[in-house]
Amino acid sequence: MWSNSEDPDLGVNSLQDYNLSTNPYFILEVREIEGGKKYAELVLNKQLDRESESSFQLILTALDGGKPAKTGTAKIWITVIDANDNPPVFTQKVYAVKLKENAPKGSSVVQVKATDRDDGSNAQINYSFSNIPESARQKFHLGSQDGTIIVKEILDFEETEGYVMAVEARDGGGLVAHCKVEISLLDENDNAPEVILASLSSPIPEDSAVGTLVALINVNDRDSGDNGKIVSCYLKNDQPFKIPIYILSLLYFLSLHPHCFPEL
Ligand SMILES: [Ca+2]
Ligand SMILES: [Ca+2]
Ligand SMILES: [Ca+2]
Ligand SMILES: [Ca+2]
Repeated sequence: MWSNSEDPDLGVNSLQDYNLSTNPYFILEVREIEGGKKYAELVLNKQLDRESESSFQLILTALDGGKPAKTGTAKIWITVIDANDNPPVFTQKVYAVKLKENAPKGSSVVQVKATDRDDGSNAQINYSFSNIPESARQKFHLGSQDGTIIVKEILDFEETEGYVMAVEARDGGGLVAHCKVEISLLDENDNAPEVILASLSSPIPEDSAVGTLVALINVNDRDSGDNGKIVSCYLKNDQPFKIPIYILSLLYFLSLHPHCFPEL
């Protein structure tokens, strides 16, 4: 930027100098052209940063050599245009969430968020999955504008206990950042125990000794923890049989018993 002031006086009373209001970014370089005319160039002297200062108001003063000196001033407004010099930054590197396995479709899982110090499209962020197993892509949807992850398909703890995926935030100028999302499913009691007759000795001779193994029953519950623990197994009607519990491998043996009552 250059400035040229006119002073119709001659000699010492003509234009002598330029001054610029004090500021950290701009300086004046005063040059002379043929005939002794002076002009000033406004020169950038330090890297600008719109994110810390986005506009300046400078005052340029021109002085003549008279006594007292006469001055003329001009205001210079400078607006700094944004450059995309900041990538998006996620508020967390890792988003770890726990989710009930029976969370209905459309449930919100987590909202990832990235900020960007730039302006306009340089700060406009689009979210997408950058690294995600196909199994997780089928189950979750990510809102490209708001970063919200929602349940897209019914989940099942018994099938998959958790998912890990990477989310990318990309600003309008193409700078990117990544974060990790870890979703752990919480087991719910959504499976009833299954009773399977593994083997049965039938018919049974009437003189079978007490304690003879009659049938092998397998009881299984697909849930975990207490939800999958078999707390009791019994015969509904009074029969001359009992079920002793062998905790190991949840196997139940039905054997002949001298007393006619069921046992836990
Ligand atoms: Ca940016
Ligand atoms: Ca910027
Ligand atoms: Ca389930
Ligand atoms: Ca379950």
